Amino acid sequence: MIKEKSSILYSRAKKVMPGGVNSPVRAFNSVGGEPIFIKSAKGSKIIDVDGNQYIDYVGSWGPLIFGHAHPRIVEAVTRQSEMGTSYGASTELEIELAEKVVDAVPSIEVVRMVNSGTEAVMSALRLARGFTGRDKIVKFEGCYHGHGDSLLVKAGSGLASLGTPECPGIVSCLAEKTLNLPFNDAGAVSNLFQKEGADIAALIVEPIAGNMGVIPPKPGFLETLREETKKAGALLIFDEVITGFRVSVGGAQKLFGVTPDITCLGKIIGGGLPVGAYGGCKEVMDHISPVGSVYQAGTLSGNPLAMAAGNVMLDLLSESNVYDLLEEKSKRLCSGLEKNTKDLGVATQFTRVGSMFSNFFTDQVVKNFESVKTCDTEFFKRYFNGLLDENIYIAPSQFEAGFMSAIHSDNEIDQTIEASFKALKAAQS
Ligand code: HOZ
Repeated sequence: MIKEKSSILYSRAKKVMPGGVNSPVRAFNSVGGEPIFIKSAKGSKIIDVDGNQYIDYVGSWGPLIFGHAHPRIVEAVTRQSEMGTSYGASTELEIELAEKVVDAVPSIEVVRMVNSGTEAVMSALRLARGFTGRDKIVKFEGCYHGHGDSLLVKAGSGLASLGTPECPGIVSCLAEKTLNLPFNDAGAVSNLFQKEGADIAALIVEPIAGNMGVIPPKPGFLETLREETKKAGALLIFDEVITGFRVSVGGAQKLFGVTPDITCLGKIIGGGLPVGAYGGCKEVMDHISPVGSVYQAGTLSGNPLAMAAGNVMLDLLSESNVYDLLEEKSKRLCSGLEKNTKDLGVATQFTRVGSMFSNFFTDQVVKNFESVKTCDTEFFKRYFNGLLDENIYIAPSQFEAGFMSAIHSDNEIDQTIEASFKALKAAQS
């Protein structure tokens, strides 16, 4: 496969951007080789600058539930851009999107739009601290909530991919306020809350972990989080930046029937444009400025392009029975991938909730960050590159999720299964 133009762009990029990228995992550091540079994308496929086409299971890290460049989203963004790209003032589009989010997500009565998942989480933490008058935050090892200072401690995603346990530059007195627990360990949560519950402002969790690969919550785990936070007067925050509108219209909270106090959203609600949001009940959200005194603002918050795209995305979701379709397609893919590993005797653990999935190259049952770290990352590296050679694009890290779209055809899925057999075989030798 020729990747000459990508290679030239990478050399150029490295001169003017740290590592040649604007987000570390894109540099392919953990899989070796050089990153591909994308020229365009349509439906289930991305095309690089050398003209290579790949079936894409990254989907811009989750938002593209209807594939790339859906005509109705393109049309909405084009129409809006002709009317202006940003006003820094209020629009009807924001109200429409907020109404749709409030309708869909059980915990949200009032929502504030921001520009990214990171911003949503940072703001939600400030709100929780402002609301409770407490400082401490509880999170789980391997859960990633963006790169805000309080949460970049034992985080998954890019840090896990690069093998970086901690991030320099975070003020130690802030990091000290972040308490880390093993994901899926309800006993550890109860113990901690017994000792420190009165000082805890919030517990934040990805209800389905998606940034150390996909790890579903054990039965009863989310319920324990709800009970312990309630008892302690702390807020429960669900980071549904990935799972919101991905695993059901109401997100993981609807799927599992556990309602948090604050929910963070992003990705899908912007239809692939930069967006984030955080919301909760009116009592809590009324602490946000200008009603309350917890300050948070932004010129591009609720920007009309993202709102236009997000509105169409949520309309598309409400018009179709897409979740059944996604389930069917994801099951087809993952069963095929699993059969390959069994046939070839490759130790692999498969996890999946709806259209988000992972295959971990380990013989250990995966339930938290410790178990995920037992993966054979060298094997993954060879597998990733084998797939890329077969024109299949998955996340360039063992510790990221795969995403199915409604637009992947059965034919493409079968092609992927076939390619995975070859890539596994090549990775074994
Ligand atoms: N680690 C991020 C996703 N979980 C990567 C995002 C990006 O590189 O675009």
